[in-house]
Amino acid sequence: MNLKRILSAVFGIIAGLLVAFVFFADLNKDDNAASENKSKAEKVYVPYGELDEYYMLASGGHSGQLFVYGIPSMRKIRTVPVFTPDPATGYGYDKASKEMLGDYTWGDFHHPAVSETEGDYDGEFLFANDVGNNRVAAVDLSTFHTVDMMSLPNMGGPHAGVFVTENTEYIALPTRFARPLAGEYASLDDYEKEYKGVVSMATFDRENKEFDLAYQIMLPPWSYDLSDAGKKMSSDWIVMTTYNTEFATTNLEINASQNDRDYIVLVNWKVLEKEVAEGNYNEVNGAKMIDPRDHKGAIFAVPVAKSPHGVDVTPDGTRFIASGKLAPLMTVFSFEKAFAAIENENFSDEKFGIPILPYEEVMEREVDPPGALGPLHTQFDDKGHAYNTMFISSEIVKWKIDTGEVIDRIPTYYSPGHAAAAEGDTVDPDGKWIVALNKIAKDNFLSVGPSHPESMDLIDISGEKMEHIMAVPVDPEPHYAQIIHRDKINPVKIYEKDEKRENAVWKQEDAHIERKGDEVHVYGIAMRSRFVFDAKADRPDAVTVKEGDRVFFHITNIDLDQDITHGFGINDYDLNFEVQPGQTSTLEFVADKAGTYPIYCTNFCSALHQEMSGYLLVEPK
Ligand code: K7E
Ligand code: CUA
Repeated sequence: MNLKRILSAVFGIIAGLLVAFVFFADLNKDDNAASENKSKAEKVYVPYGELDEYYMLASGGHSGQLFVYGIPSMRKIRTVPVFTPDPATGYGYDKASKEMLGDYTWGDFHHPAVSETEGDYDGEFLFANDVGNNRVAAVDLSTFHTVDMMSLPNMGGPHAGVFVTENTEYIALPTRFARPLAGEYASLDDYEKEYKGVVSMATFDRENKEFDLAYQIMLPPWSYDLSDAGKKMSSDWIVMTTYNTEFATTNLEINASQNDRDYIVLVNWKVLEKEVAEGNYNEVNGAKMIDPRDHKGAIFAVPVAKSPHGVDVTPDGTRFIASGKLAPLMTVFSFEKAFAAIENENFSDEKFGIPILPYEEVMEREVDPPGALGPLHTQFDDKGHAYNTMFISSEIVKWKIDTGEVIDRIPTYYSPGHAAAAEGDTVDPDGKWIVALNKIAKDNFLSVGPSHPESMDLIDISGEKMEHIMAVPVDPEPHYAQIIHRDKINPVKIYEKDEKRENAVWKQEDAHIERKGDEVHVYGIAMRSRFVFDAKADRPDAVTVKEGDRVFFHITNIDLDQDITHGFGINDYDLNFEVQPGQTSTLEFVADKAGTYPIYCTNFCSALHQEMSGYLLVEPK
């Protein structure tokens, strides 16, 4: 063997080993990735027969609906219609929900807030704001039905709510757009004088499931973003971020970003409550209106870095944190320092009768993680950390509230607006999960054409380092959500049988029809697998009316069994609604088309569901 052959053999062996090494290293990498994926998958796998630990109650943005998810599986469980009709369940078709919605056909639901007791979600009701049409709604979490809705006068989109005070004394809704009171005409040249930024303070009577507008606060024509109520030591207060303190009336993207500082407004609702009780307000379009110029000692402001987005109160209630949006930093303010400045009347300025507290003396620190851009909102865990969504740099930044030290950063896919942490708005967050609610998914999912879905990232925050677990597509828009432990929500299994309930019929043989002039009232029942409209008639499941009659179908579902929901559709009449077990609902319409129209159950309820039908006969005039 000559040297040349020896060398080439050695070279061959080395090359072979190298190839083998690279091959096995690669295999190893694949193995690691596979085992990492497996451990992530195990974290969110909910075996058949078990349930998710949390509910995520997510606003559906401009769909006007509420989406219910299970966490950690991220499975969507239900859509609850709130501000928008829902043909599938007949929401907006039956009389009660139709009257509640009025003539509105859409809403823009931004921020859900679960009712609270002592600063903790109590799981009884969920409140919703409609930026599109100036409404507030309540969803009863024992039935997941929308039970009340109130229109808010003098508002231009109650965007910066809803958030609730510690014991749901008030549901606060600051406006987004300044507008003349009652929306009357006023030239944009008179913006500063005629336009107002109104805050609504609503109350909710849990017993009667009813809103009331307690009072409104008339602020300067600033715009507000999602705000928060104080907790514990700060529980008498609400804090609100403002932007467009420039009073720009056109090209806001440039003109509303001129000032280096906007404001956070602090309102003592306890003081205002007393003043309203003493009659110290003006009546404006049916609302009790508070003017800051007449209420010294209740409304203050502190400057904040330009065009802030959200402001959030820490779980212990000692601080409020503003997110910079245009100034890429979070500013931590101290309630204690704010209270001291108020106490000592240490004001640096006054605007529209609102004393301005000196920034340097109320601010505790500015947190400015390098390269983190576009902070929008803050969530919290149980270990003194804050989590900020960064819209522009597409990430969540975890930092220590006490020191401002940045602990970890994790990318999101992409551009998160809000994030929701488990029990994250309470005095006692769980520190387990955070869900980034992203505005853009790019091409993370199968393409469905030019418009892509939005997305949500599930992130495990139980350790020191955050761990991205998965991304899921979502209908527009994953705006904001609250994540509440399943033990706090106690849905009923059926609507309780109530013999005294108006329009209800509980026995087949009691089903009957009453005619009053041109009104026809059908007091009927739905059960597996028939409708009974008139027990004494030859054909108990047929109703004959005259063309032009006003028809009322009062239908009670007498199947007192969980999940036996019946639908009620009238073929060719564009009408459908449902009755859940034990529920009575009314459908009201004018039979303005003569003819023969089959009625059928639209919700598959039994093996004889297909047979659950009848007829509406409309005799020609
Ligand atoms: Cu929820 Cu500006 Cu509507 Cu932030 S607010 S994303
Ligand atoms: Cu009742 Cu199908």
